[in-house]
Amino acid sequence: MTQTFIPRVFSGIQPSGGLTLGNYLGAIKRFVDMQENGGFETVYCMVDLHAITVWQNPEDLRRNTRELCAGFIASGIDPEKSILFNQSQVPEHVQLAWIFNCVARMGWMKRMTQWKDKAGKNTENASLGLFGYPALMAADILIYHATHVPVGDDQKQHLELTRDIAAKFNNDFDVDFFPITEPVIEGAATRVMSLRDGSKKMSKSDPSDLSRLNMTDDADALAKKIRKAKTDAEPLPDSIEGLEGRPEARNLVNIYAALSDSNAEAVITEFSGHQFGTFKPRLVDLAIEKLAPISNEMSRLMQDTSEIDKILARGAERGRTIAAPILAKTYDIVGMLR
Ligand code: AQP
Repeated sequence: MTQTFIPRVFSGIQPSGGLTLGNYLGAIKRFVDMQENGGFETVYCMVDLHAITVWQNPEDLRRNTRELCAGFIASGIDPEKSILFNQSQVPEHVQLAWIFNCVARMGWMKRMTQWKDKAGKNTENASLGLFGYPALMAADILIYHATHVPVGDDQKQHLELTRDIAAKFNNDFDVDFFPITEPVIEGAATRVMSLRDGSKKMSKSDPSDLSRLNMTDDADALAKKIRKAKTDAEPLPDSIEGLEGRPEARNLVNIYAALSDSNAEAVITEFSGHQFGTFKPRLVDLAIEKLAPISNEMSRLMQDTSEIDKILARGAERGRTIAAPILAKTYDIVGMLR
């Protein structure tokens, strides 16, 4: 008999630095939409266990986890409507990840572009955790039997692997137990690029702070970074096709579109023929209008970290009520005596 699954969303963000505009537009903004509009149960997580696959200073990790929680809430995630917690407080993630380490194949992992990018040339010196990252990510999702996962474009390959792991588990044990999760990669900014190099993703861990807009940047910093953002000498084109070969221009148009809840076509129509000298100040105003309230609310929330810790503990408790029975059933299927 085919199992039916409750429509449930899971997604996570690493507390591996400050929240960027890429995380906000590619992920959190979508999380809020799905919390409000999709008819889903929503589960959102600060994936601290993923963050430590590369070195994190413990004090920074604690601060970044709390700040990320503040970022979720300030952006519109309601900890009553959604389950909101940090990954290490729900040990079932790691317990299921071990099972998935035994399901996933080395060859699958070696093909992951994130592994290749982050491990670089020196794979011998990368952590085993970084190599196994996608199996833990599959466990994060499947420990909740999540049916939908909103992510940025860079996570597409990991979600395909999650589907492969679920399918192989179901097939190996002749069950219909794990859902084949749907990725949700939507919106005008599924891949926000660096402000300094339109061929590179905007990232928390980019050494150049000028490459990204941080969700904690004040109005002056936002204005400075947008003013300094790399562009070319041409005016904005009169069609989307005219952005071909102009990655930096395309990126700023996409950011404008996503921040204004519009699309790239509409932005091109509005600014066709204008120079960046006109477009950038408009983007600055829009960024300040949309991001300053979030940043202000984040600093307000960060003044009471004990309240944040309470929210995370309560979220973890709620998460475990879903995760624990799914882990127990997985152990039964695999043949573990309990
Ligand atoms: N530039 C981006 N554009 C659109 N979406 C993005 N995401 C990240 N960067 C962009 C989405 O944010 C979610 C959380 O990502 P993550 O923190 O788990 O890991 P990441 O993708 O590796 O993000 P960073 O900022 O690049 O972190 P570091 O520098 O630590 O590796 C995901 O849904 C991701 O798609």
